[in-house]
Amino acid sequence: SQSYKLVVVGGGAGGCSVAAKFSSLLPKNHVAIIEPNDTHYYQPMWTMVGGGMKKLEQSGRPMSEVLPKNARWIKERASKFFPKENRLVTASGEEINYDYLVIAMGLQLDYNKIKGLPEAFNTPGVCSNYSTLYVGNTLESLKNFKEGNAIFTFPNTPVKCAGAPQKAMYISEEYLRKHNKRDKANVMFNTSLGAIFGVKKYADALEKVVKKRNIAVNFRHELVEVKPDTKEAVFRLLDDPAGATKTFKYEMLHVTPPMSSPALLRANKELTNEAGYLEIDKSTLQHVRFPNIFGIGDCTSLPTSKTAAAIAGQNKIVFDNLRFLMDGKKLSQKYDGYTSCPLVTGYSKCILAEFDYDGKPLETLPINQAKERMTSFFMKKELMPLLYWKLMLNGWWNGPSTIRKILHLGTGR
Ligand code: FAD
Ligand code: UQ1
Repeated sequence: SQSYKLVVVGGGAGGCSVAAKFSSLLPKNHVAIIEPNDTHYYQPMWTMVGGGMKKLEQSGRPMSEVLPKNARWIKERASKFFPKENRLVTASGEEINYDYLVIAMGLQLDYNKIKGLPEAFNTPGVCSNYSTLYVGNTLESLKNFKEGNAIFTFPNTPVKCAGAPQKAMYISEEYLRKHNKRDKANVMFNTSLGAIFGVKKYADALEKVVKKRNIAVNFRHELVEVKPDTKEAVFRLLDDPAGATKTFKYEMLHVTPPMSSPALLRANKELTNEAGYLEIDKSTLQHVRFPNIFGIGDCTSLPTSKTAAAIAGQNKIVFDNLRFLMDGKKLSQKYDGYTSCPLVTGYSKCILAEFDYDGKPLETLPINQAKERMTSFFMKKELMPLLYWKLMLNGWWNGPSTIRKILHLGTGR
């Protein structure tokens, strides 16, 4: 068996950034990262890949290059937690002991909860920006589009980047317009939710966008089946007491899959809340039952929108509070729920949503970010990837709160 001062499970956005911070603090190989994948993906780029603005290869880097050099990489899947005994076991049966544990396992995609998927991804028109396997189908579907419905879905579960399902739609709508196919297309957003966005300021702006672009929005529609033979998509009407369904023909169908906490995490009930997410304190990010365990990112119970931007706001809190704990000090840092969603509305514009736990806008720039802007788009497309690879993954990006405070000097935000 092996022993480490700190073990981090997951080498994604959260795990890698936290491990980087602790690797600079602790001696060599006192930190171990458990992560089975060879490639680390910058997932936010997939929205751009779907629209043909970036190549899939540009979104991935070898895991060996992004994980901190000072840490031990255990290239395995964690398979069972024993939180009372401060240990876990990997898929190969290796036992790993720790003093402190950070869990950053992300979300699991549940395409198979939709009847007909994932098989229908091998048929024309069915695509999904959420997976490396199917993101290439998006541009393909746009190129091959002749006429009919272009349907974009949103599942009946929490998702990562709640704006991404409609970003795919706005980009596609502009693609069809540019290629003189818009008049043959009926673009629609079929969402399980009852509103276009959770924060009123941005919902108001997005409602204007869909209206102006002649996009139909069907609320409380949950995709339950894809029938590629007849090119039909079946939706459950969530507000119908009898559970009725409605079937739509599609020429293009962009699927955002149901998502859940990873099955392994859900299997360790003492670690999770009722819904299966790692149960941590929403301010300190410490586990509510095991003080030497912290969590970050998509796999946690934090009641904020799941994004890489949120993780940028969380990683300094985890770093500070966990290092205070190691030193026997009080956990004094508090996370405010900061999250951000660059709502790309086409090939050149973006609404930059930023808000906290209360759904209160927390905008970095002293301008109205709910307005569609080319500057926000440039930032999302060109600056964010650099910031992610160069700063965030090295533990040097804690979100824009300092910049915001400087730019809002005297305004009390
Ligand atoms: P991940 O980055 O998903 O990493 C989880 C890691 O845990 C993975 O590497 C996985 O291999 C590993 N793991 C899982 N199970 C185990 C196990 N048993 N043992 C060991 N390791 C395990 N965010 C933004 O801020 N802005 C955006 O514009 C944006 N757009 C997005 C667009 C799309 C299409 C998608 C898919 C996401 C987008 N996001 C965006 C969201 C962002 O990518 C995620 O919120 C972020 O990557 C979550 O980080 P994480 O560390 O929690 O999980
Ligand atoms: C952000 O910090 C971040 O993480 C690196 C993202 O993920 C790619 C984002 O999309 C955004 C918008 C932010 C927030 C940063 C600024 C400067 C507004």
